[in-house]
Amino acid sequence: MDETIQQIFDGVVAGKRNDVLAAIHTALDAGVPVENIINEGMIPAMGEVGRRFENGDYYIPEMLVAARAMQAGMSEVKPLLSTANIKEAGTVVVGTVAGDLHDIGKNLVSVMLEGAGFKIIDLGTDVPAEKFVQAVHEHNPDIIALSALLTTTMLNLGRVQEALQAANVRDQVKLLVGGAPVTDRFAKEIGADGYAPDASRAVAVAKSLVS
Ligand code: B1M
Repeated sequence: MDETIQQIFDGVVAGKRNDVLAAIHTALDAGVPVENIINEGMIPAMGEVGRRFENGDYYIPEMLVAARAMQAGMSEVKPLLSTANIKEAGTVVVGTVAGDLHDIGKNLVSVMLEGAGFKIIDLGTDVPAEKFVQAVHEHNPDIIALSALLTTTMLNLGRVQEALQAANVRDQVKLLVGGAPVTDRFAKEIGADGYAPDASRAVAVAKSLVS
């Protein structure tokens, strides 16, 4: 692994926000592509944090500081991912489903979609199904993009689809789902229109859903 990428990885794992920011600047100055910084440094670092949590080496506070360091890093690279003057591709309402507070993956998907020209309306985390229905009435989006990180909350992806159907707005919008425990098969079972395993593929699927 490139030395600066290693420093970014180590900084996120240790939750050292300033180290992460410094290493990102060094990497960018050295010409390391922003995609490598995210895909080889930051995302694998959160995987390592998860492993440490599973092993009992990390507890919630360590996960939280790592998440904050990751978010700080994401804010730093976000402007580099947003492409100016790109034709608007459509409107996407994004959110993490009810009961779920994880937002790093959702934010990453949002940044990448924004960079690809989509207008993003972010409802945040722990979003009840009814709020997505309300957002369809308010914003008339092309896509609702849902994230779920827990095996318990992934069931709420299906509840959003049911709520959209019950409100007779399901055919007005495409439903895109993702998150670590979600699979293509599960997405099909709950009647979603699209599934993506990561943020860059979410962009490709979103584009195909609006084309
Ligand atoms: Co949590 N947590 N957490 N956590 N946490 C996991 C998810 C876990 C796998 C850790 C573990 O045990 N190994 C585990 C879930 C187990 C399970 O359900 N099977 C877990 C647990 C158990 C919990 C709590 C229950 C812990 C507790 O309280 N006992 C609790 C639940 C709180 C709640 O939500 N109600 C909890 C809390 C937290 C923190 C708040 C401390 C913190 C979140 C902070 C935040 O998000 N602001 C946290 C963190 C940081 C993690 C891990 C370590 C990292 C998650 C992350 O940000 N990954 C995570 C372990 C892991 O993932 N290995 C873990 C990086 C991110 C880029 O990846 O979000 O997967 P991810 O997004 C990916 C893809 O999934 C995809 O694209 C992204 C990559 O490009 N994707 C989409 C995501 N959404 C998409 C949507 C799309 C398409 C693709 O279309 C719309």
